[in-house]
Amino acid sequence: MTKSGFISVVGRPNVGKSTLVNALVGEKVAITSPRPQTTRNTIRGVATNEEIQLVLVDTPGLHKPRNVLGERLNKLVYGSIAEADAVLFLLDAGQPIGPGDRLIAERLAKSGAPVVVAVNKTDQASSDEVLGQLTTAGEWDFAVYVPISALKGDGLEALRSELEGLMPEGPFFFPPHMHSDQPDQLIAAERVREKYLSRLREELPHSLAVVVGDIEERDNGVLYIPVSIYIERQSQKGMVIGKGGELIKTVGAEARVELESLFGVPVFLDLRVKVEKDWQRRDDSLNRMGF
Ligand SMILES: Nc1nc2c(ncn2[C@@H]2O[C@H](COP(=O)(O)OP(=O)(O)OP(=O)(O)O)[C@@H](O)[C@H]2O)c(=O)[nH]1
Ligand SMILES: [Mg+2]
Repeated sequence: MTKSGFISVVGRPNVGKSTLVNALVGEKVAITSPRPQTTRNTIRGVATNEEIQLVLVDTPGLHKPRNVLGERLNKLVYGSIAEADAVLFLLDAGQPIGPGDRLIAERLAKSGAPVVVAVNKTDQASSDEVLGQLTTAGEWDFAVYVPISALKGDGLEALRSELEGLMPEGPFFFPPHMHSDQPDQLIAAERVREKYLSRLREELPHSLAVVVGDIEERDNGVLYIPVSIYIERQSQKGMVIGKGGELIKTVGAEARVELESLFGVPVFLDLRVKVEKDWQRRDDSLNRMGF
């Protein structure tokens, strides 16, 4: 009998949730960046052994919402927890446990799903820090505590076997070779956004949204991908395009190379910058942009 289940991966922004999901799946299914609030939707990554399938649901970092987008993202996370067979709660070894973490812990205690706590980024912390974190978090009394480094791969086999032990018996949800169920449009949009995130300063990463329209396979074998890059104010346009169009060219070229290797065909990325005033605060904009 096979085993399979959904694992909701939660935690504060920037603790390494997407890096961990990619590491467990063995492929890049979610974009990552040094900026908080990189992930803006739930992304299913599938990791299948012979007998056990883990469906890892990467989620946006839980935070105090500052606008409608933030509220929608938090709601998405709580929805994913409610549907999960187990929850993987990620902490950053180098960041003291704060009110944000405690709030998540309280919600999880009430959810009823078994919770595995992973203390991540151990490669960046002293063993005293890691131990302190495990001890403090240990007071929550969850099922399992595992120190890991998602980036270096430390502790991931131990974590994987703990998660596998929590999966109920049942058929696989996805074919064993499948790693993600994301549509090509979303993959393309996220890759473009990722290339921007580490290059933009201050509030701009938050102001940026990328939406991909209908992808067309042209007669010459080229995949035509229309990309709209949304910003919140006219004044941000220059920063996204760069001097003489340099930034948008670099971003486009980097994303194109990745997408060509992913899709296995030549890609033409048609990038357009558009202003959607205050889109993070407007229900109509958020609906239209697919949040
Ligand atoms: N040193 C170190 N850095 C890590 C580790 N895991 C993740 N990071 C880095 O932490 C940053 C955030 O990683 P993400 O995976 O994007 O974090 P996230 O929790 O998904 O963030 P949000 O989507 O914004 O909630 C990136 O720069 C990662 O490279 C780790 O184990 N060690
Ligand atoms: Mg993420």
